[in-house]
Amino acid sequence: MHTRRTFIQAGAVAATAMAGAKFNAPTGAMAADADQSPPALHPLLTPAEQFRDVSRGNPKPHTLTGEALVQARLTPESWRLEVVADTETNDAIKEAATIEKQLLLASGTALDLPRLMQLGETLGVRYLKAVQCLNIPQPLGQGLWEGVPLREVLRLCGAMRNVRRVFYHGFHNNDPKQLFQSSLSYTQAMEHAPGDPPVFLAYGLNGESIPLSRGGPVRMIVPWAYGFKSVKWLQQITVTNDFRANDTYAAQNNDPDSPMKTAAYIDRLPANFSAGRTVYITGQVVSGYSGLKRVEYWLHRVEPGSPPVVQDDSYYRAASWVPCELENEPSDWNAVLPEGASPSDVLGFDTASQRAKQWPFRYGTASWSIALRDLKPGQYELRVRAVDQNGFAQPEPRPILKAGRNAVEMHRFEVTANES
Ligand SMILES: Nc1nc2c(c(=O)[nH]1)N[C@H]1C(S)=C(S)[C@@H](COP(=O)(O)O)O[C@H]1N2
Ligand SMILES: [Mo]
Repeated sequence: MHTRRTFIQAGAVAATAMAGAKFNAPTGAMAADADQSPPALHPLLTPAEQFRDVSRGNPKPHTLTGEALVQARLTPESWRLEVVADTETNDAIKEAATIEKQLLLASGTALDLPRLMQLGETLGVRYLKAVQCLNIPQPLGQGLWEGVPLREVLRLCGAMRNVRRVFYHGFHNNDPKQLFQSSLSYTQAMEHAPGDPPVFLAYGLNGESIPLSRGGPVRMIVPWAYGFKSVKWLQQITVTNDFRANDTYAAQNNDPDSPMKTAAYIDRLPANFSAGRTVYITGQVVSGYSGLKRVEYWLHRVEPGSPPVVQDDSYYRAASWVPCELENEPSDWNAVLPEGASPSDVLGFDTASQRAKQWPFRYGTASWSIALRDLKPGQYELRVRAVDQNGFAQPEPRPILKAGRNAVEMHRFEVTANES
């Protein structure tokens, strides 16, 4: 598997001299700080095992082995997906959903992996997507996901009537309390705006099969959504005439229909720097539903021990924000993408130029950086925020955290005088 060489494409004179560097820093400053290389940026493709793991379940499905794994239908050979109709009627569902052909374990018609991958040969899609938990700021990782649109799997079931929503869940140890379910409207499952990626059933990650730890053999990938819609260890899809979202996450006070937000996040940083050295600040930015225009920062001196500046007070509103350096789009995507995947096979690329139609990719993440020079000793407060394609600065326009973590992050640090 490829790991990306973190070189810079523009302003490369200084950067090429430093392995792992991706900053457009002036050559002179670099020479003066020869012992101080800027930190390496986040890889564009997170190796499958390096995603931050927030899995639930007891035991976690990916700790199963041997026969238990086969019984759980979590090996490539034993994996099966059922597609069924919800037969319930009640006050809200006057007529139950019907489908012509259910895909059932009992009748031997459940979908298996070879058949799904066969569909993928002609209908397969690939998309670079960051997985981000609605309740955790930093993305958990980013991968090149590969699979078959949900639409194509639902088409295997023939004619449907009275279907307004689709919900689905993964393996949960035969314990109803561990059910993790998500849902989509029928329209979201079947249609997408031109240029947008569809919802798909993924069996590939970074050019390899999806490991058990990342939800393999097959997980749902909902490109525009936070992680909770991308159900791992997928086992059953139900079509229903119930129009209401019945996501497990909604029961935990989360907005179940909120798309990923455009937002910048600061990497973990030391609280102290010594004067005379370049202070490098790095982080990640997610380009959400509303796209990304730029990442910018506001740095100001504060009195030691003073309380943080209050967001939206007059001082905050008068702040002057300075653009951060955004990671460049790679000059050679073939060196970034896994073996066998070229930009022409990945959604979101312009086929003629082989460049991203939007950089960073929507629902993807890229790194940003700041190099601060000549800081005088003292206490500083730093904030970083993203501005979306509509010109809204984070956390606008919807600063409700249960719709996604997009609070503006702040880091306080001290620059101390050199002892020498
Ligand atoms: N089956 C199942 N799928 C699941 C979950 C779960 O608990 N069970 N958690 C979801 C949530 S809340 C998130 S944020 C993502 C995390 O994906 P990752 O483990 O690949 O990073 O998985 C989603 N899929
Ligand atoms: Mo999550």
